Amino acid sequence: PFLENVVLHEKFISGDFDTSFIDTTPELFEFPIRKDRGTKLLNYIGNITLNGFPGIEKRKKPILVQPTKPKLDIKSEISAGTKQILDSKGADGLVQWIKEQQDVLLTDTTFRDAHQSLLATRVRSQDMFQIADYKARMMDNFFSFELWGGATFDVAYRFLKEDPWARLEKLRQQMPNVLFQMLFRGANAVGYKNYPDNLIREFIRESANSGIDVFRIFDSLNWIKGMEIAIDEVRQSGKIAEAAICYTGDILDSSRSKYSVQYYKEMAKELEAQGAHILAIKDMAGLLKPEAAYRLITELKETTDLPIHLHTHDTSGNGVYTYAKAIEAGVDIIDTALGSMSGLTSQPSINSLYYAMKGSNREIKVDIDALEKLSSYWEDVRTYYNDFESDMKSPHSEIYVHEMPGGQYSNLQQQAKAVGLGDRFDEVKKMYSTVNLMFGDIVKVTPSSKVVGDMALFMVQNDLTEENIYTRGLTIDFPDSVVEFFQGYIGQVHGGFPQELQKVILKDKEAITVRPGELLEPINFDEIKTQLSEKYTNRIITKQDVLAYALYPKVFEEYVQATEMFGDISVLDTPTFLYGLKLGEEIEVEIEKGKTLIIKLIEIGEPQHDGTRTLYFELNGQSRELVIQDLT
Ligand code: 3PY
Ligand code: ZN
Repeated sequence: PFLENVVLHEKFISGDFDTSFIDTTPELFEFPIRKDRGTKLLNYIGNITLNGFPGIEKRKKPILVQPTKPKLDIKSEISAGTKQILDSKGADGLVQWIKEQQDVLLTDTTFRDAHQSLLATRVRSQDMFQIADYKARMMDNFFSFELWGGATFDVAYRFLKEDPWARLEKLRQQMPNVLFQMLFRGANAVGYKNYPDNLIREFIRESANSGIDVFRIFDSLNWIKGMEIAIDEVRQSGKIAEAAICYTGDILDSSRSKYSVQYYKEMAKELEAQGAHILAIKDMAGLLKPEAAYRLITELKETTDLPIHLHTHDTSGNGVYTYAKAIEAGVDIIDTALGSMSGLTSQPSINSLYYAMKGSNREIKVDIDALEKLSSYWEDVRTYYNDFESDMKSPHSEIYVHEMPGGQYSNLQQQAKAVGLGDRFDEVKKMYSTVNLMFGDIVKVTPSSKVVGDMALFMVQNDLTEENIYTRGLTIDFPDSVVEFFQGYIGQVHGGFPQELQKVILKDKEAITVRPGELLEPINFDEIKTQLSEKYTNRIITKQDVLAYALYPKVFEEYVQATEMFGDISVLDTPTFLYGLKLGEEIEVEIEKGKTLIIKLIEIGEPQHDGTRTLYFELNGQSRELVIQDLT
């Protein structure tokens, strides 16, 4: 391959080279990776067919409907949208434009929070790519599409074995007209702990380059210091810094004075001073009652000049009502999801809100027929992910008591099942609210919500009461996340840590009060790149790979190892990805533009003494046999 590279190099061909040619032309050493993509895919399909998808019960591939796509020419021209306003007028110009709008603006969360909250974040890129060309044309007057960040980044690598950067870049090509929005956890980036400042900055720069326009930045304890670096870097990248206040408690309940209107007003002023372009109210658990929304928006409008973007979850069933009151109070932008991906722990339905606001003086300006068609696509796709649905079937008003974020509910339920507490989930929820009060009534959102969840699970699992913690705590080893929280490693809590509990949990460990980022060693990106390049010689290690590794080394390496074994499995349709093939079933897989594989499962052989079976396929009409370990 080296000689091939030399003789095919344009400088070599044109004669424009000297004796330094080899030393100064590193690409000569980049050899094409010889990979038999067909065999790798068969290996994946065979494994899933035989052994089922990890983490879900093995069952026969269900009969799934082919999703109905809208009838629309996807080659037709795409109208300009908010993305073009940002590109031509810059961040301040866009903010000015928002302020001039009379109608409430809309964000669609279907590609991020909606599936994070309903389907444990499992929706794959493929299902988004299939509809993105339509979305760009049918939802072209939306303010933004939230489609990245939060848990989607790690889940893509961890469970879907696909590259979240590739998802972002392809969607950007398909939908060039509407702002792309991501959820960014401040100093925790898209992870569950604080990272060094240079990683936060580099991650934001790369995300901005790859297509993100609006960064919703929050801190899981509403600690503004945890948001400073991110806000600054987003501003420097020329993008929109949307700084969030996480809403907790109840401003209508005077007995819970810790999170009062005054508290939120002060936070809004501080975020404005930090350089926020937009103020987000992030009601991650859906606690903001309609009257509270009216009051909060009204008061914040008097406090700050920033446009206000409201985010809620519909867990209680009151979401549309909350939005109606927020709209009445003059909110600028709201987060909604397409009908079939809305409701319960997800966002309120845009389709329903459209009808709810009919006849008011702030009607919702959308093409409702288009939204119904897109919703219909997602209704079909959602059935693929049945195994990841939570058990919640109806609105839960108990949310106002346990205050669990929408995205956490289904995850915590899975975690509870995993440790054998599936039938004691009611106790876990109760304990969650007890733990919150023990911790001093804190803001609960990733990762602080995970700490509360871990402690609640730990207490139920070990049959511990609140009292036990104080009387026996010094002899108990608490979960790592809880210890680190009390050490101040995810930031400081409003009002300080409860001291007695802190002593019990930390024992002789020290707590910090500064920003963890000030203490963390900067990441050496070059070193990571070299190390990964030496280890994975078949892969050209990109900056995106290095960032992913810096965030989650193990998850990233397992992803790379999976791609070495199975190739790029993101090209498979979701039913095949989750259930493999039925006997005699034939599928077409487009592995790259214009290159399609036709795969058919012919026969599954009898089990052998060594626990393997032979699977007989046809690949583009040719027989292929694969020996696969039967783990069932
Ligand atoms: C996340 O951080 O992923 C969230 O969705 C928090 O609400
Ligand atoms: Zn949310």
